[in-house]
Amino acid sequence: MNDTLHNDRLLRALLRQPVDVTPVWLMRQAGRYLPEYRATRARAGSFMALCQTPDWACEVTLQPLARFPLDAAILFSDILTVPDAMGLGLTFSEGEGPQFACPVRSVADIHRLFVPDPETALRYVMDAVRLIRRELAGRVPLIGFAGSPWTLATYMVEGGSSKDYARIKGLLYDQPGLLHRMLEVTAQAVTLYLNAQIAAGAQAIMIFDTWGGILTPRAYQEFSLAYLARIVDGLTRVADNRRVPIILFTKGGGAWLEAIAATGCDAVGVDWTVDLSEARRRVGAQVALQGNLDPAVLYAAPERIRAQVAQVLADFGPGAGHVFNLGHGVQPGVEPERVGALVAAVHELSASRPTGDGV
Ligand code: 1CP
Repeated sequence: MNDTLHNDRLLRALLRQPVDVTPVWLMRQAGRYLPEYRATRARAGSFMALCQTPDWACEVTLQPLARFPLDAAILFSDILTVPDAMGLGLTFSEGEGPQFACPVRSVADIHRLFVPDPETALRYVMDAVRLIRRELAGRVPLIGFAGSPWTLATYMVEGGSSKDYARIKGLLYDQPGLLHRMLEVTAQAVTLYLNAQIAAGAQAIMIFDTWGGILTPRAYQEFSLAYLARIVDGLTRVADNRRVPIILFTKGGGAWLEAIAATGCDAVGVDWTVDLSEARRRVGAQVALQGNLDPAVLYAAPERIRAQVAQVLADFGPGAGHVFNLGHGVQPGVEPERVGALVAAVHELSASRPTGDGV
């Protein structure tokens, strides 16, 4: 897949190379805040059907790009397709979030876990990646993604979303060796899965560690970061003669930015609880930074959104190595016009700024 990439701002910024304007994309840029997404989802019948039918996955991936001049597409899928392929039986019931029919609840369940072959059990994802690349025709790069082993394990053990993480934390403190075994298999599965996405055409990779922030510093290092580092080590870093940048995002991981940057990733995602200027001072010579507008700013009026965008750009300051994003995903209740205001503000306000190397 060697088509010309017409807009490579994202890839350049992730590698801390100069760009004309700051690239912007948004976590959950395709999703329920868009009426056209809700319409396609209704036609598909279920969220899983949407993910498992490459034509639909491609359609919803492209929907936000048809509205806004975003600088990247992100594969439409979910982090939980990997445990589904490991035999856990994933369903999404309307309004209730993800649920596993066979959660991991016993030693035997952990010993039964296996590494799925991405080109068979997850072939629908690879087919979607190939189709999206074809349809994008080099307009913007395509980001592939996966969940971190720790974040996947929270869902696999709890059986779905959780408020208190009682089961997974019980396992962590009672039987750490068993949890390590589970994380080990999951890390292998994620590595293979991401390398298959890269082979299919993903041009940058993001790993979502949504629940790393619920851990103690010591447990974060041992049960989440160690596996993130192992995945980074195992990923294909060059495809079609271009570096495939890796972004690591631990929500609530602001205290550990140095450790995350030291994994060898290219960029670190930061949530809105972190001051971007401080993040840059701490790790900006080593990695690019992605973030970090509070997603709730999108409930405000367009001129307020513009002011908050200006603040995030000012916090990062001049020079290369910033990808604009929210600190977490777009919320379902946001009006699409507000997202348009954000994207326009990022491009307009960053256009006049010096973007030369480094500093
Ligand atoms: O239509 C619907 O009702 C389903 C809502 C939805 C959507 C649009 C889910 C269920 N997943 C998705 C897509 C999705 N999930 C993407 C698509 C690409 C894009 O960003 O546009 C991505 C990257 C994800 C990743 C994902 N899924 C994460 C990590 C990122 C994050 O938001 O922290 C997590 C934790 C999930 C699990 C999940 N899937 C869906 C929901 C509602 C959840 C969260 C459940 C919870 O809060 O525990």
